[in-house]
Amino acid sequence: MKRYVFGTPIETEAVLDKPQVEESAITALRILDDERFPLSFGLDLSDEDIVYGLGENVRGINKRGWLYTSKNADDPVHDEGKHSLYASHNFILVSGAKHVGFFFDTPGEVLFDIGYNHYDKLVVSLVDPDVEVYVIEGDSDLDVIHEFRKLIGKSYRAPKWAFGYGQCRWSYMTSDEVRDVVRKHREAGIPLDMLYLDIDYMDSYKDFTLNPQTFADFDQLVAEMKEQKIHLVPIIDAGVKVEEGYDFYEEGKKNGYFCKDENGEDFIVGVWPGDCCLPDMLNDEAREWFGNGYKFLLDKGIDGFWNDMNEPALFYSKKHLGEVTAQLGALLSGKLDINGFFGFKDTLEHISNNEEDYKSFYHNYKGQKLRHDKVHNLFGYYMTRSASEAFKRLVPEREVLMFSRSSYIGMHRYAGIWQGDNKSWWSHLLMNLKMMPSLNMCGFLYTGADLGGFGDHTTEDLMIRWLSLGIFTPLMRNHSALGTRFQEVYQFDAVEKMKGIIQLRYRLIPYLYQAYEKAINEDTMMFYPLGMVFPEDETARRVEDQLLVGDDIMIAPVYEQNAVARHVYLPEEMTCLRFRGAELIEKTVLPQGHHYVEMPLGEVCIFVRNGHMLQLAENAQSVADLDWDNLTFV
Ligand code: MIG
Repeated sequence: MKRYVFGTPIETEAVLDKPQVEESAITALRILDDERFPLSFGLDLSDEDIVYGLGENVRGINKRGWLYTSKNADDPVHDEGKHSLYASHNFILVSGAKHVGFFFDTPGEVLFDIGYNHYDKLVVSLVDPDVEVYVIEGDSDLDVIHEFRKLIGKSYRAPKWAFGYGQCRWSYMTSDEVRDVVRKHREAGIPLDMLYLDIDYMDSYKDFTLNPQTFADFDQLVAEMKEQKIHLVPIIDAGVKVEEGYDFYEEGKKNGYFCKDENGEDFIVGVWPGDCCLPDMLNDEAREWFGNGYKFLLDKGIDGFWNDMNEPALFYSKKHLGEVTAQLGALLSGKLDINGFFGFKDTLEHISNNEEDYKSFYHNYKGQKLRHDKVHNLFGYYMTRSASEAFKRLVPEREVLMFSRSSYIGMHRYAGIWQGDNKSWWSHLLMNLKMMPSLNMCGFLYTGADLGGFGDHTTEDLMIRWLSLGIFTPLMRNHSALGTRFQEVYQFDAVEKMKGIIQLRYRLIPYLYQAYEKAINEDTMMFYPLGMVFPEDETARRVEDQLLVGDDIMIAPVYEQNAVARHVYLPEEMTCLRFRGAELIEKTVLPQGHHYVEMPLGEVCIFVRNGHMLQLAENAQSVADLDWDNLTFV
């Protein structure tokens, strides 16, 4: 491994234990002359090269043929035209005749042109020229990944119960509604371990408060849930409401813990609570203070959280909103010609997450005043780190579930992530699958997507198919947005089919958890693209819709509406285990090669590798009830 330093990079703490700086010039990449960027690197790609990586991002397992940017964004439309999602995971792996990994450690914006302008060229361009570049060469893809993972440190370990099934909704509005959802699962015999609370449990969306009307009996609720073996998992948002008399805000203000504008005044942004301040997550003292905020809920027996809006998402800034209002007033008072109209429309469309706003506030990071856009991609990481460090201080004996929306490499040591606001689209089921290995490469092992889809209305068959993939992902959570069709599994005619699939999940937990622990302990993957395990097999290398899960099994989910079968490629002889719900109904040995495998709704096929075994538990209503000693080996 080689480490090169360009300029004076801002420390990200992605890597704690750094190898010595390589003094000689970089050879694995060419430094390009491109007047648009202060620093650009290039590499020629040959036809057989596959480029893996970039963690949470759009498009394929093989990232070739598109332009990606590292710029954490709250954008709920994850379509093919996008270039980034909520995270910046600047690690790529070029796999062909050689196996070389590159990690560009910088909190600023990076552009990855991976064969987009020219299919045979990789170009990485930096908006700020200060960066640490790590080059890792290995004998195989997995070798390179292993070295990289050792470099960035051990991944977060989620508690076993976090492998249970979780139900979420924006929002369950009252404690009685929460009780009702849990009761309906229990009565129908649908296993459940987690019930998530979205923003409405809070008092006016204020962090570390409870709605005094709708969640007045919170302590009682937690106790009842505990009895039913349900973990309540509340959301925490990044912005702190500006409100006199709100303790947490007053404390932050008094101590100067919020991000400031150029004049040193607290920078006011709009998020769910209305006007908010952003805690300076990058400042050690402020970070400790924000983390202590979780104590309010930890003291109530809470042992799981999800951190949201931490790109950070800005609906508006007070400053910019003022300018917009003035501009609109002027526009509307005159005659609105067509250009004026589009100017007006454009201004409105760019109020949220506005580029200028990200350049208008400052952090105090390691004693240095830094403009936000220079460190933008670290905000979610440091918010989540603040929580995780607080858990170690405040409840060292407790295993706490923690996952975040935004992230940067390094955060994987503290928490998992969920894949953000997907939609109830078939293409997003496939995207969920494709993101698993790239996230694993970057250390994010506890992850999953909103099953059934978050935005838009789901359908019964999409829900079934998505659960059939979700049973393999460490985070298995059904979540949907305000205003969309309710998608708790008991809402559907096919509830029995869905229940069977969730029961199968519980049967798989011992297998999945050992694969997960192994991936942590050995700094390796839990979800592998076929090509990483069968590198000599040219067909396997091109498969984008099947994955190996752990060392023993392969999955090939259905992701097309109305399909009753699908093409599956077997890189070696495997045994197809066919489950109808939780019940194993058929075992068929299939030879290496191409197959068309029937997969009616409600049936799940798991392909066991030649010479391997799958362990199965008896199903259970919660992880606490799983019998880990009484396993069947197939
Ligand atoms: O602006 O808290 O990704 O999971 O339900 C939307 C409400 C804010 C975005 C999260 C989503 C959550 C929602 N949040």
